[in-house]
Amino acid sequence: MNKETTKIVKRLLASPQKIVVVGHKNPDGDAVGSCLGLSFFLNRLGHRADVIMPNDFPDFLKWLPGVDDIIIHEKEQDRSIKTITEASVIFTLDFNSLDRIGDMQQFLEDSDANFVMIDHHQQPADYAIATYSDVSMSSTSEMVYHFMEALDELTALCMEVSTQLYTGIMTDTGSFRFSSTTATTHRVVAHLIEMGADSAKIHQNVYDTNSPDRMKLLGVALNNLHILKEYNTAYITLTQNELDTNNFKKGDTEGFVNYALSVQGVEFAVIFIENKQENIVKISFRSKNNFSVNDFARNHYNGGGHINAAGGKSSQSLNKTITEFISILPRYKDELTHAS
Ligand SMILES: [Mn+2]
Repeated sequence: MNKETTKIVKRLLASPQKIVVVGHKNPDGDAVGSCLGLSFFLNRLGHRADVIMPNDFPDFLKWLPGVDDIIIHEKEQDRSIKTITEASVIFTLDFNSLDRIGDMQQFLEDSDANFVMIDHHQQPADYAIATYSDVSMSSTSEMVYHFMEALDELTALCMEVSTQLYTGIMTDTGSFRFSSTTATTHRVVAHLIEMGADSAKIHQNVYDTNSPDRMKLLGVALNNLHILKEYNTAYITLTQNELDTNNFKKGDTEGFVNYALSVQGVEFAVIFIENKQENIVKISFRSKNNFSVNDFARNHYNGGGHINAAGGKSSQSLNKTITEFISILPRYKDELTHAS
């Protein structure tokens, strides 16, 4: 975090504040870990910080310290709105545009609070008085650590904050394997372990939580794996019917796309998931090396994200979506075959 931003934040936090910490819709490990970590930290500094999430988050995060106090806007609207209205400072974490928080958007826009953004996604919007944005960062949770460091408050690291931030960094780096994982990331994580994060236990809590239904659905997904060797591309499809027969629960398909990316030689992996309720096909993109799925998702699928991980959607049928996808690939053949 640069000096100017640090100065603004220090001024904002010079006296006890009522603070709201907000994560994005469909919160992931990084959103939940970073928001909890920051709120515990701010509370330790003598502020009153509450975490609000637009909607619920996956069960594999529900063991984290502090999860029971998270306000889920979708479930407790009145409490959420009251908390937002009373806040003097609002931190927005792991997203950078207010349209990423669903129905909460209007309440944040109506607020007179000072906004602070901590985020590592591309193209941050301009709503915050202090914007700490760094796309080279592994995770927002790592940024919360650097935020504490910039404020000279790393002594406030406790077992809880270490556990929360470790979980966010671990999940957003695919367990420290994505290229965004730097030597600094490992130094941060080492410090978190020293301060009480139990890495083996956190891995178990997060990853060894598969339901039999999810494993069966994974079997279906792997059966639907298609390899387009010519383009170093692999994709997986899941129909609504396949989801239904395997008692799909939200979050069950999380990470499936990585199996496609793990096929030898594959540089670009996609999963297409039919969603009859919203009448769309949800799409996740992953890549290795220099192929930008952020650009690909922005250009063709109304989405975006990071260079190696992005999301998007299509309002066509699943079959049409696939046909169209395959028809786009030749334009990227050079990039896809000369990547690395
Ligand atoms: Mn993140």
